[in-house]
Amino acid sequence: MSNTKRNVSVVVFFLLASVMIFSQDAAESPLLEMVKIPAGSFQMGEKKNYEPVHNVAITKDFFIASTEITNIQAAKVFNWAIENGYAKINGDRDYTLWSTGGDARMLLNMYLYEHSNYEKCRIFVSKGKLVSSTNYYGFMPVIFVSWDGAAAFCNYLSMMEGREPAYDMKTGECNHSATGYRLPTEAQWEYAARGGSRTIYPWGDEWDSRYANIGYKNDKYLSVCEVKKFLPNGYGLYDMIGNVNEWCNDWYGDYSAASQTNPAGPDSGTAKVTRGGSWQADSWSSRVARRNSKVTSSITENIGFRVVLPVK
Ligand SMILES: [Ca+2]
Ligand SMILES: [Ca+2]
Repeated sequence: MSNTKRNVSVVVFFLLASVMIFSQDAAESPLLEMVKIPAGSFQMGEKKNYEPVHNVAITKDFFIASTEITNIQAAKVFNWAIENGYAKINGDRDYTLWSTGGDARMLLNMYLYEHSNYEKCRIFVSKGKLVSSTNYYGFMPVIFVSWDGAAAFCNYLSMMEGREPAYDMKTGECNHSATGYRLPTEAQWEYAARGGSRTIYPWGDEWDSRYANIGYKNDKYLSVCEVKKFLPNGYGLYDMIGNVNEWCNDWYGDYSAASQTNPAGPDSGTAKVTRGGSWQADSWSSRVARRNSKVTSSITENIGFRVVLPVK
């Protein structure tokens, strides 16, 4: 092949590759990078620790964000909600973000930016808006966000993109047939986090510090870090293990041994599932099957979220 031909081929290849990458992301969301997870079955849980291990079938492909929702993404969506009257900032100095309407919930607590010395919300307030930029830890996952805040983010982003909101903001109930964003079910989360693996961690049975930001000097980050600083799993998802725990859609409940199809958790409960471990966890607590839970109003330094979207 002549040099000219080779150069043309290289250019065409990169053009095609760019178009493919661009359309994969842009087709689903202008704001988020979404990865399509193929339908399939897996063994959910872990023998002795998270029993009973049971067969779960996920019968539909779904999209999941490749990263935890970042401060920049959260600020953009919540600002849209403020502009459109769905959310408002309370306080002239100790700022919190609330949903509006008859049953307002606290979504995000920026107050903790000022008053927490070891971890910070890292979203500022200026002139009635949330501010997050590349200069101010914008690519770190949003924290100090309640389950209500994570669900509200899903609804606001759905409305921004003309999709049907999945959540009833008064009850928190999720309409699983809506076209909009929602939090992953616990089964979707574990299925996506495993990335096709059946091991204790998505990459194998032993801890490997290249894959996740956890605590206790297992890696070079002492607290939350920007997303995508560690290696992705088999599906190309980052930080499913570590960095921040992730809110799931399900109420926390006991597993049953029966095979399940597209499980969505108990109908009611007292706490929502969180998954994945965080920058504060040890490696044992960062196993892919590890379960945890918090009440919906919890706002902490180690819980964030990512979102899923149904495939049409
Ligand atoms: Ca760390
Ligand atoms: Ca995580």
